[in-house]
Amino acid sequence: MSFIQKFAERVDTAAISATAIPQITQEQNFGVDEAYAIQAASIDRRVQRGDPIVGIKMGFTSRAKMVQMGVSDLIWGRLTRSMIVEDGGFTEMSRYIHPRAEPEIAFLLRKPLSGVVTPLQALDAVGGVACAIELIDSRYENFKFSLADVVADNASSSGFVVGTWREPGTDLNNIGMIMNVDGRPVGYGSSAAILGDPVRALVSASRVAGEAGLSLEPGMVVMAGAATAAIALEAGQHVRLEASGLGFCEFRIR
Ligand code: 0L1
Ligand code: MG
Repeated sequence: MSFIQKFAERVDTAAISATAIPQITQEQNFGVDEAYAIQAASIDRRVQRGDPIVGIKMGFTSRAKMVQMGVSDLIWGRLTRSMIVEDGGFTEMSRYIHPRAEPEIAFLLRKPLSGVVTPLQALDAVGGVACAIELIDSRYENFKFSLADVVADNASSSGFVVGTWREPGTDLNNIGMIMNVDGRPVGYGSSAAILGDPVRALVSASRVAGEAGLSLEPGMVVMAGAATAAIALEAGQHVRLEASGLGFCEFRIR
């Protein structure tokens, strides 16, 4: 078995059993390209189990996230159907190791999107925009990893909630975002923190997907990245994101 397959199985098993593992780069040194190959192979295992890819997420798109995690590169991961948490619904703590929530903007594609595009071309492929919450849950002990580790681990992605889709006409470069836990505001941000404008994350998503040979198809979702640092979650909490002009989305963890 190649080391790509070996570590793909390792992160996949850690994810489905919600069991923390040591950083895989401590066992074998590898670069970011190999890390994306491990990510692709681990997600392929899910796809083989009947859990198809429904979109992609962009990560480290805000300075707050880069500072929080001590890295300086943008990364991406794949979203699969089993990661969807219904807006207004719940998710089980037993699915996660040490989950955190991030306020994001999501795009719903109405046309295929791939390769190098301008912001206008990217927006032309969009059928809807919504506020969204990403659940991240590093499979590594103590949420500690190198860039290659986190890329191999699907950029820590483990779930996502999307609010009501709206027409894409809204200007997205300064959406005020408030994260509330159990009715109390715990984080404030602006969509401007997402690369200056979340549409830039969409442009990057098109490029990285194209480079990886992944086609972003109509109906797929692109998560643009976080507007604030992530918030650690505990069982029993109610998490709600309010986003000016985009309404809200929410879920409970039980
Ligand atoms: O911005 C992101 O979604 C990055 C997630 C990967 C790093 C982390 O676990 O915080
Ligand atoms: Mg995120």
